Amino acid sequence: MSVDVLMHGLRTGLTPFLGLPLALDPRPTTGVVLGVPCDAGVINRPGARLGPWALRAASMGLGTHPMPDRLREGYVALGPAAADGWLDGGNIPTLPFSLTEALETVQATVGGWAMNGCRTFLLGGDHALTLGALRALALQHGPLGLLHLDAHPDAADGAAWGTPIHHGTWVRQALEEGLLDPERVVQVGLRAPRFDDEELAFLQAAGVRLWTPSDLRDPRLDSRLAADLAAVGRGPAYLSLDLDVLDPVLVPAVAEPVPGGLSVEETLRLIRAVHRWPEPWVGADLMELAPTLDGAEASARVAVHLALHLLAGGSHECP
Ligand SMILES: [Mn+2]
Repeated sequence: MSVDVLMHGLRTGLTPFLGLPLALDPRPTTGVVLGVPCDAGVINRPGARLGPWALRAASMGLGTHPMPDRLREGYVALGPAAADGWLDGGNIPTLPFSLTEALETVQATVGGWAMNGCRTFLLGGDHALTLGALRALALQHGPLGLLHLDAHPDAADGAAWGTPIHHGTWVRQALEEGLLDPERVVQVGLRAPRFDDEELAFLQAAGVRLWTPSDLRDPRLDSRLAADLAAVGRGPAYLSLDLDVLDPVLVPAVAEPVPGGLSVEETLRLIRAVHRWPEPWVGADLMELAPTLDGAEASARVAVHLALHLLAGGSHECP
């Protein structure tokens, strides 16, 4: 963040994500950050509609400004290159009343930027909205690889719930619509108690690779994990991060917290794997932050820390 960005923020009262330039209309550039202020897909504990504001506020002062080399060396390198050509595109104007309409608005907005050659990074919003981005990006790029970090597989059968879509069904829907290349779909962090046999059978039949936290920590599986993570990026790929993948002691402000989750370091290790993909991810998201369920904005701060590492690109390695 430069003094100009600081002054602009003070003057206007706006806090673009990481101090990025604000641009509401699609245009050719590297990538765009888009808020999705909707939580119409949440079953139990709403609040994710406020996520984009909390994430922008928590990112204030965490610029992507150049750091003196001596500081950057051997340190977490969140270099300026990270954000070169990245814009904050504001919020996608999703009304909170209709998930169907919200999905169409997300698809249209993400599609508008993607047609300009942009990569898109969503600040959720509940996880159902990811489906809108996948629809837009699969139209643009063909079936996508997916690295999905989540406590839940989000592959419930909507028919059993009496609705085509909620925040626990989007993976099944994306697979059924052919938006994903099932050979390149990996889910990490799964541990939800409601992960039923039918959901498991569906995912296994589709060929999705599933990782629990304890599998992740088993050193005998390290090479298999590396192979699975690399496979996702053998073509256009998407990273979807439900903040409930982290332990609720770290990130309590989510709709469906499940104990026994990942640490920040474990999550960053997965994010770093993305930077080894031969091509940059075409889309990513950070979903399910419900800031009013938090105590001290801790969850938003962890979330923004993860985003910085994701946007830092492949040119830097973290220690
Ligand atoms: Mn989820």
